[in-house]
Amino acid sequence: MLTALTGAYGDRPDALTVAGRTTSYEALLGAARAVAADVAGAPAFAVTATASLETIAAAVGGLLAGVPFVPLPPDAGPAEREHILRDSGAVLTEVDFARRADAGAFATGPGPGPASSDPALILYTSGTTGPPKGVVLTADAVAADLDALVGAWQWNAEDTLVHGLPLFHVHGLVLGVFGALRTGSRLVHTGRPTPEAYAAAGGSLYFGVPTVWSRIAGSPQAAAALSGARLLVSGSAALPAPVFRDLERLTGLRPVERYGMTETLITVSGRAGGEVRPGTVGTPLPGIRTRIAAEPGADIGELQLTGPTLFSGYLGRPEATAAAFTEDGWFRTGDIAGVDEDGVHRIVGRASIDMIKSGGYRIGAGEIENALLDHPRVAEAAVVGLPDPDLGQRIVAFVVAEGVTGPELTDFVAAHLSVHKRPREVRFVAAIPRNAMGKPQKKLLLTDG
Ligand code: MCA
Ligand code: AMP
Repeated sequence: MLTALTGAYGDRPDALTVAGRTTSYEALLGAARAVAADVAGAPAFAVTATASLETIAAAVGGLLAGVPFVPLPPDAGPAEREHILRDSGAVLTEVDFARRADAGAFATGPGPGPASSDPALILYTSGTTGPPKGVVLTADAVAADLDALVGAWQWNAEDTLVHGLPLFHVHGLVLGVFGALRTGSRLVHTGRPTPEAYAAAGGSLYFGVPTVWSRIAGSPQAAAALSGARLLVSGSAALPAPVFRDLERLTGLRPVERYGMTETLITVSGRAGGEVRPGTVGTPLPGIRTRIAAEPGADIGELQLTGPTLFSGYLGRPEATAAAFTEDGWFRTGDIAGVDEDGVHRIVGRASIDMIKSGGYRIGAGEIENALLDHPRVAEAAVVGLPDPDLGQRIVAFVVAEGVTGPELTDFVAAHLSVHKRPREVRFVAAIPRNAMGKPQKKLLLTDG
């Protein structure tokens, strides 16, 4: 699957730069083989997925060994780490990038690799309630998705791909690392996705979540430095139209949006060289079929889809997997969408108020509420996503509590779950509004102020 590691593009001393460290394909292959030897035979293995060459060597090593890779969010607290390790059965592993096996051995190719229908990745992602679920993805699904994107974006070995996204989600890991290794494009991972780092990287192809693009648009000098690029791609959440227009004005490029999910990989995208309209995510990729499950008379409804890029299921949760599909086998995205006359899709919202997207991270309200309720001073909690100019949505927690401050509760969630799941705002209320059945009426909490 990782063509660059067969030597197909020759070696390059600067094939990958991650947070300022540069390495060649051959050195990556050597380090990945050492990982593969370490993890061989394990049911799955986990690595603290910092933005580093070590994480990339681990991900490649897993593919070589045929052992599913479980990237742990580096900002995860003990509760989240323990949940992921227990749920996946993964062996926690450390990677020493300097340790090499069979270095200098392009001739023998990257290694046997898994049967392509075996699980290659287990990525943890939030549902509306409960702890995150493991999404099982095969090498086949990943390869099918990357090949579709190669066509859509005219992605090639002459490209230098630049991004600074986390390596424990599809965007940064599958597109941002495996994509570079399948196409032979150079990869510059900036460590963090700051406007200054994107500007300094001199890429031809840039990936970002809308928060990253909005910060770049707010930094005209950095944006101008991207004007030599070929393609700017936005995804993981909706790109606001004003950000689209600012980017176009500052870079001369119309950013291409694409839509996906951890469970489906990227399924709908704009095309390089094609017409791009703000607020739209393009058309289905080859092999993907979509449909809108709309009420009679409505032209928007739940987006459902099928195709070769879909996951194999939620690890150990057959009921949740079954519930994610319609009776006739289409995946229910939970996103509300419409399709323009020319087949171009627009994502207009989420079916569930309990699924929050903040900075491109998917966060289930129930998970944050449970964490807050674990605090001895919190009697009740309701969590919503309120509109935010920087993050798209920001996590706001309404709590009934005494003897504790907002920052203390924010730190409590950051320490237990993940830093990126912390409420950005805590509002103390006398009671959570509830209906006659006792269910929180969160719509009443959605007004800002
Ligand atoms: C602040 N910090 C704290 C606290 N408050 N730490 C602990 N406790 C606290 N109470 C510190 C952190 O340690 C960190 O420090 C700093 O604040 C910034 O934290 P963070 O919240 O991460 O920064 P941000 O500026 O809000 O992040 C914006 C971001 C980030 C960089 C855009 O949201 C991001 O990387 N998003 C990408 C998400 C993504 O890749 N999603 C793809 C999902 P320090 O900086 O020192 O560490 S895949 C997907 O959606 C599908 C398939 C698709 O379509 O792509
Ligand atoms: P995740 O599983 O973290 O990958 O999040 C998937 C969700 O991100 C989708 O269900 C959408 O709600 C959202 N999403 C991804 N890409 C886009 C996009 N281009 N526009 C709007 N929403 C998006």
